[in-house]
Amino acid sequence: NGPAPRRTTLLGIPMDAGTHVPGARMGPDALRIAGLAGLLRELGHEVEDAGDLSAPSPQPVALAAADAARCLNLEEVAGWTRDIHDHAHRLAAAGRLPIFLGGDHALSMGSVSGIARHCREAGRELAVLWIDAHADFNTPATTPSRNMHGMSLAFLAGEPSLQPLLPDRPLAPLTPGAVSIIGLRSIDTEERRNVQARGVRCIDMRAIDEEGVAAPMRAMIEDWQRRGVHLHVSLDVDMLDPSLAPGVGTTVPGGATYREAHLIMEMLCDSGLLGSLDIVELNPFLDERGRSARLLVELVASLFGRTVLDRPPVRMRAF
Ligand code: Z70
Ligand code: MN
Ligand code: MN
Ligand code: MN
Repeated sequence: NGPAPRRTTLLGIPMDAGTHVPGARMGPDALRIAGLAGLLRELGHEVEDAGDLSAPSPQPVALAAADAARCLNLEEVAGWTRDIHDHAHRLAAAGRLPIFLGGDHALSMGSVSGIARHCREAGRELAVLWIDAHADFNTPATTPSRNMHGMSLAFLAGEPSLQPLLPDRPLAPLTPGAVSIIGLRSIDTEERRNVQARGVRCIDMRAIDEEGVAAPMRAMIEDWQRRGVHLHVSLDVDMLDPSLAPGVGTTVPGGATYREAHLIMEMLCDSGLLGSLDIVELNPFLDERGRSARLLVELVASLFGRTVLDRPPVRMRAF
C-alpha cells in the first residue's frame, strides 16, 4: 500500500559554478551509480533519465557593476539558471515529477523559478521546503564569499539586485509564507537580517533539538495540505551531519541524524504533496567511498515510499 506511482524525470545538472569548491559537477553521475533510478522503479514509479544538461555558454547579466563584482562566475550561473528554468518549466507543464540532480545549490534559482512559473500558470500554490544547514539568503551586498549558491533562496524570494539573472521570464517571487527552511545552523550576520526581515519560517537545529522533527514537520504539512500546494523540496546534503555525509564542500557540525533525516522524508512522502525535488551539493570528489551518495539515494527511497512495514493509510486531520 505504498504511495501512488509517479512519473519522474531525472535531470542531471553538472554545475559547480555557484561555489569556489569544485566537484559538485560530479554529483549527477554519483547519484546514478548509487542506484537512484533502479530504486525508484522498485518502488513502483516510472523513471525517465533525461541525462545531463550541457554547460551553457556564459551569458551577459545586467547587474549593477558593484553587485556583479560580488558574484563569482556570474555569467556562468546566469547561463545555467536560464537553461534550468526552461527545462523545469517544461517538465512540470508536462506533468512530470522532476528530480534535479546537482550540482551546487545555485541550480535551484533555475529549478524553483521554473516550477513557480508553471504553478502560476496552472493556478497552483507553490510551497518550498529548503532542507539545508544554510539559509542561502545572502545578496551580492551581503555575501562574505561571493559564492552564488549562498544567494539562491534570496533570489527566489525576489531579492531585487539579483533579478537580472532571469530576464524575459515571467517571474513569480516566493512569498515568505511559501518558504520554510529546516536544518539551519550556519548563517551570516547580515544574511540573518535578510531572513528575519522576510519572515521566512525556520526550523533550526535548536528547534530540532528541543522538539524533534516530527512536530514541526506535522505542523507544516497540515498547513500545506490546507492550502493544497505543489511542494518543491530542495535537499542540500549539508543538512546531514558531516559524520554521515562527508561528501560536501561546506560541512557544518551538528547536523541531522540518520533517523531525523529519514523521518522527514517519510513524513513528506505520507503528505502526498511532493511535486518536484532538488538534490544538491553532493561533492563526490570529497566523498568517502560513495557513502554520501548512497545515503542520499536511501533518503530518496524514503521520500518515494519505502517503509519498514506497510502502514495504515495516513489519516490527515479534516478541515
Ligand atoms: C555562506 C555563504 C552555502 C551552501 C554553503 C555559505 C553558503 N552563507 N550554501 N553551502 N549550500 O558563502 O554565503
Ligand atoms: Mn537545454
Ligand atoms: Mn544550500
Ligand atoms: Mn548548505
